[in-house]
Amino acid sequence: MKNREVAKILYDMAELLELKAENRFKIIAYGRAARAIEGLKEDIVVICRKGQLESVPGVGKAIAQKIEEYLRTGKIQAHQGLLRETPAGLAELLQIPGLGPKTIYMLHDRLGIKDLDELEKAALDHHIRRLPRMGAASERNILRAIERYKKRSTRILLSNAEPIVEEIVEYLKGIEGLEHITPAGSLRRGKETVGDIDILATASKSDEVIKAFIRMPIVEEVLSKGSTKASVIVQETVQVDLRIVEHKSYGTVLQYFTGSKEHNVKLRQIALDRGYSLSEYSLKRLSDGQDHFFDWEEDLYHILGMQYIPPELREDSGEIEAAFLGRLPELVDLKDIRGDLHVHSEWSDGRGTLEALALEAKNLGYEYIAVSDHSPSIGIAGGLQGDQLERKIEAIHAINETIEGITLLVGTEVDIKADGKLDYRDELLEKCDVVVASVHMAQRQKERAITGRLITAIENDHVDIIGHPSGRIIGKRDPYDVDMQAVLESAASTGTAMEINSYPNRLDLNDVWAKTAKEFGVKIAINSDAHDPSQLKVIRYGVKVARRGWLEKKDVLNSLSLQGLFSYLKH
Ligand code: DGT
Ligand code: CA
Ligand code: CA
Ligand code: ZN
Repeated sequence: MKNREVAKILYDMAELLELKAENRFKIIAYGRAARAIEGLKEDIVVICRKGQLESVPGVGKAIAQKIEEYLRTGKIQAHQGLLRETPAGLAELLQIPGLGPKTIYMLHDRLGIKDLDELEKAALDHHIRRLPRMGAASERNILRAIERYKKRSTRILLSNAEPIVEEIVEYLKGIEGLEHITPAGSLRRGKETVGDIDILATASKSDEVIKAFIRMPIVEEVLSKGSTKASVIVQETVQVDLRIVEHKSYGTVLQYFTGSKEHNVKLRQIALDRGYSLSEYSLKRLSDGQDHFFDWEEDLYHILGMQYIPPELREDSGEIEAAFLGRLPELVDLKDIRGDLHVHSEWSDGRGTLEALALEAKNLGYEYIAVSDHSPSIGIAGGLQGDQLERKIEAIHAINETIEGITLLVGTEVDIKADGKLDYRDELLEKCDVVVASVHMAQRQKERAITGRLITAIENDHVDIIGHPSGRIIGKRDPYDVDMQAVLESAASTGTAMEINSYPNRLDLNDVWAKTAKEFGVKIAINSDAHDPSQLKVIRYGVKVARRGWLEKKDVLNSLSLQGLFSYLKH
């Protein structure tokens, strides 16, 4: 259903017209038509086909023609014209919370403000307080809103979004009248970063729940509030949208707001091909106009003739085609993880003792854990000299004698030096059960150098896993300039695993590369890289990446039993 899209473009036009201080009636007409279309139960495409656009409240001849043009060509010439005539910076000001088109027009008209920087400067120089209906407080509010807007354009890590959602869900569960509540959007799809948080709920008293939501102690600003939805800001920059939906539409609404948009677009097309119009409200059979409602998303996918698609796969990257063929992967799950092969102890830069790590791993139900401390060239991270490693090996053997129900493995995270050589002699690596090799220095090498360097490490008979293979840190550091295809080819031919490092700002390999690695036949180790026993739990984020990368249990090295692991490792 294109209703939302059509409404959005009409809203856009209303705002752009207002920025130009166009005729009031024209502006009002666009806004009214947009609202009416947004609230329609019927598909605008169907209404248009029947030639009944003008029966929609607020839609006159001129707007009907534009809607028809949009549905036919995907564009509206008049909209494009408005965009051309409006300075880009001015249109951006519409994104600033609290600044409406009318005010922006005045700022432009009186002070010549054309963009964000000029607005900020005018507020700092106290030019704004001299305008009608403005004052010192308006200047402060504008500056605060700009500050927030600048931060808001950054996405937050999934690991930061999850606790917020948990807190809100817990809070709202205590409100009378709330029935079901569930996160949707990119968070439910397990994306590494989240733009805003979407929550859906059903409730017998939606007003009460909305009221409670905007009054939660963590709420810093209320962006909008209606009878069934509201948006707020928490933790300075994080937007949370809550929607209360009808119980009978829960399945279709959850499907819609889980996204991704690309997945939804394709699914709707498929529904149309099969004679249905899919909306967040229902699945409508076009032949007789009959609405089908779903309590569960599963039923919706099944009626369209396909397997249920788990949220992590919904990116339009082949999942719909696979679901039709019944060939979706059986995704790896957190409970399939039998151990962790990359954690740091107090022997290098970690904070836990070997015993503490072993106990925490046992608590998680693991069979084994490899303590993989750094090698000497990582001086700042307390890398172990050869003799220290030998002593650590003895300490691990001693603990294994005394501890029950978990096996400590001798690991190392050996540094791959700038020339591709490893930071320990082969005789030392030989004594380790699990060797993770990673790049930490000279990360800016040219593609040929760094690719060759990784391949040299992969070809070493002792190297079992390449740690954080791309080196990226979300929001901070780009990946190495590495030819990942070549690396994966070499890993496949030598039986070397690639890591999904689960540290929330690494998640490296990422979902896309993890999927490619699987296609190359490369095994993946999902590791925590914990530097503290409490961090072993971050593995859940790595598992999400693995699921988004279509990985199954059999693709994951540390889903093997200890026995299986030993027979897989290189020696
Ligand atoms: P985010 O917030 O940027 O991390 O990504 P999402 O996927 O959470 O996106 P968001 O919050 O804008 O919208 C939530 C879901 O609502 C999205 O995944 C799919 C659905 N949705 C939003 N806008 C549209 C749209 O224009 N068309 C369609 N088909 N679906 C949409
Ligand atoms: Ca979202
Ligand atoms: Ca949203
Ligand atoms: Zn490392």
